[in-house]
Formats: sequence, C-alpha cells, structure tokens
Amino acid sequence: RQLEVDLSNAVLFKQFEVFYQPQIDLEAGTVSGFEALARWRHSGRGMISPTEFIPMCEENGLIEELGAQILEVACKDAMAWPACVTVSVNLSPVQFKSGNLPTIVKDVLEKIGFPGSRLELEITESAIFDRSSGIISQLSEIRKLGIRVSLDDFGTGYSSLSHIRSFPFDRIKIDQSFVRELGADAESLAIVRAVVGLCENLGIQSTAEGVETHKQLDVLQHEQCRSVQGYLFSEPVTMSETMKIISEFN
Ligand code: G
Ligand code: G
Ligand code: MN
Ligand code: NA
Repeated sequence: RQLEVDLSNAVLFKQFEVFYQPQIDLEAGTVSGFEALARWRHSGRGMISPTEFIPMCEENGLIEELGAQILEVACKDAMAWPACVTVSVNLSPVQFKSGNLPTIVKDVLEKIGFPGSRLELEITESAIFDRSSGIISQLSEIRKLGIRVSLDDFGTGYSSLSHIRSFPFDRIKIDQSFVRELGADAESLAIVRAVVGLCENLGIQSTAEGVETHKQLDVLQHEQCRSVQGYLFSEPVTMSETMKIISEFN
C-alpha cells in the first residue's frame, strides 16, 4: 500500500512532528511539564493520527526507530524550557521487544545533553501485561538514569493492581474516560477518588487526563488531585506555542 511506503519514507527522512500538551500543577498554578504527542503531516492526506501510524510502525518494525526520533525531538525541544519543566514521552510496548530501549534512551540523552531527571516515559498497562519482553528489568535500567516512569491510561484495558506492585511507577495517569463522567456518574467519582488516594498512599504522583470542563476541574480539586491535563487548559500545541504557555502560566 502506498501509505506504508510513505510511512517508511517519513521515518527514513525524519518527517514527524511533535506537539505538546501542558500538564498543570494545580497547587502551584504552573505548568509542570508537557506530554509529547507525535504527528505525521502527509502530503496528500493531511495530518495523520498516531492512532493510525503508530500501529503501522509496530507492525512493520519501524517503531524502534520512530520512537527514538520522537524522543530526540522532544528532549531537544524541552532544552528550551525552564529547567523545572519536564517532558513526557509515550512508549509503545513493542519498543521493549529488542531489549535495547535502555541503551537507546541513554544514547539520546547523552547526544543531546538532556538530564534524565527532566524526562518522563509513559507506558500503558498492556505493556506490562506482556511479561515475555523483560519490560520490568528494562524499566529499572531506565529509572536508574533518573528518568521517571508513569503508568498511562490507568483503569482501562487489562487493569490490575498487581501492575503497581510489579514496578515502582512514579506516576499514575487516570484515564480520561473516568474524568469525562465526573459530576455525571457516581462510579467514576469513586474510582478517581480511590486512585488519587492510592497514589497518595504509595507516595507517587497522579495526573487526571482529559479535563475539559470547569465542573470536572472543581471535582478534581475537591478530590485533592494535584496534576491535570486536558483541553480546558490547552490542546496539544506546537513547540513555539509552548513558550507562550510557559510565559503565561509560570
Ligand atoms: O493526541 P493524540 O491523538 O496524539 O494521541 C493518540 C494516541 O497516540 C494516544 O494514545 C497517544 O498516547 C498515542 N501517541 C501519541 N504520540 C505517541 C508517540 O510518540 N508514541 C507512542 N507510542 N504513542 C503515541
Ligand atoms: O493515550 P494518551 O493518554 O497518551 O493520549 C492522550 C490523548 O488524549 C491524545 O490523543 C490527546 O490529544 C488527547 N487529549 C488530551 N486532552 C484531551 C481532552 O481534554 N479531551 C479529549 N477528548 N482528548 C484529549
Ligand atoms: Mn500518554
Ligand atoms: Na493516557
């Protein structure tokens, strides 16, 4: 298929863009970091979503290279932000397959001179579910570089509290499906409350994703949720727009 060929070329010529969505620290009233979200601007078809091209790269073996490119762009961009502002990069479970991820990440940081302490990597629960990939030992290697690791989309898919016990995550990201129903159904509120409390007891951070309304924000603040992300604050934006957001908030 033509799209597959175009995708291979886009990886070869490093044609991916990275957008950034701010993560707001409600207590400090500042932007604590940005989540990097990959974009592919296709000459004929316009902007193609990562939900389309990431799975394609997972299948055609290009995800390791694409992942390294995105990581490099994100860390380079983040160098321009104040030192207190972190960058979070999403990882595909397939990036753990070769066993080279810790080395790849270390090389990128060294090449750019970016401190591991300013980088956060996000993995979903489906990644840990695949025990054959040696993911826990690779995550431990990564964490030794000072990089924080967060559990993304928490509460969806193959959710199990044993995942939290199998690795010392630094943050849990509460899936937007729970945030969406805040103020509408009691179950979502109970779940958000439980996860915020769980994180507090574990001594780790929690971030609520997909905050779109003031109502949702009010509920989250009432639940002592400290970190939020969502369209209410900002959609994912270009690098140049991050600088404006930082100067507005911080
Ligand atoms: O904003 P958005 O449409 O970008 O993201 C759609 C999905 O694609 C999300 O699940 C997000 O985690 C994923 N995604 C976005 N960028 C990346 C990336 O660089 N790597 C991986 N593995 N997933 C990404
Ligand atoms: O899977 P992950 O959480 O990494 O991906 C985040 C996805 O959610 C991206 O596609 C991002 O663009 C999207 N997103 C971010 N904020 C909001 C929001 O407030 N509402 C909705 N519907 N999507 C959001
Ligand atoms: Mn994410
Ligand atoms: Na998420």
